[in-house]
Amino acid sequence: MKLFYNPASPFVRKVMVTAIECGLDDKIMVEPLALTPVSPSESLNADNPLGKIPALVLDNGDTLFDSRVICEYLNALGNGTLFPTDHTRWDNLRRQAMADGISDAGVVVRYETFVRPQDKQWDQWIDNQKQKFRRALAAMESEAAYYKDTVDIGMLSIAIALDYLDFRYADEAWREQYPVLADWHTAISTRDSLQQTRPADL
Ligand code: 99T
Repeated sequence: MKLFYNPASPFVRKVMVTAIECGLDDKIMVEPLALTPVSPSESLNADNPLGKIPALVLDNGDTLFDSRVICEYLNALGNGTLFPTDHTRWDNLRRQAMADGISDAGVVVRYETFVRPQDKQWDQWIDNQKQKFRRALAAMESEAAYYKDTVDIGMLSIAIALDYLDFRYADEAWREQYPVLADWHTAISTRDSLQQTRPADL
C-alpha cells in the first residue's frame, strides 16, 4: 500500500500510529509530500480529489481517505483493537472527533499564519480557531481522570493532537493549566507507536 505522507501532519500520524499498533507498518510505503492549500500535488489530486493527506492507495488501486476511514480500514485489516464495538464505541469515536477538531483548528491557524501573506491575515479568525482547541483542552481535562490505560483510536488521536499543539504552538503551555491531562499524556507517550512517529517538518 502507498501512503501520501508528511511527518508534520497529525492526520497522517494517526494512520502511521494505527499501522504500527496493528502490525501493518511494514506493508505501507510512504510517499512524502510538502503540501499546502496553495501548493497542491497533481499526483495526489489524481488519487484523492480533495487533495489532502493522508490518502492510502491500496494494492488493488483503490484509494482511501480521510484519516478516520483509513484508520478503521487498517484496524479491520490487522484485526486490531482500536475500534471496539461494545458500549465504549461512541465515546471512543467522539474523542477521535474532538482530537481531530483540535488538529483541524491547529492546521487552519498554521495555514493562516504561515502560508497566507501577512497583510491578508485575519486576527479574529485566528483567535476563534485557537478558542476551539482551548475549549477542547478544558473539556479533556474534565474527563482525563477516566482515560486511565485505555488504548483506542480516541486516546491515540488525543495524544497526537496534543503533540501537534506542542509542535506548532509550544507557547500554548497547556500542561500548566491542565495537569490531569498532562499526566495522562506523559504516560501514553511512552508507547512505541507514538515514540516512532514524532512530528517533524519535511
Ligand atoms: O488542505 C490542503 O490542501 C492540504 N492539507 C492537508 O492535506 C492536511 C495536512 S495536515 N490534511 C488534512 O487537513 C486532512 C484532514 C482530514 N479530515 C483527515 O484526514 O482526517 C498539515 C499539518 C502541518 O503542516 O502542520
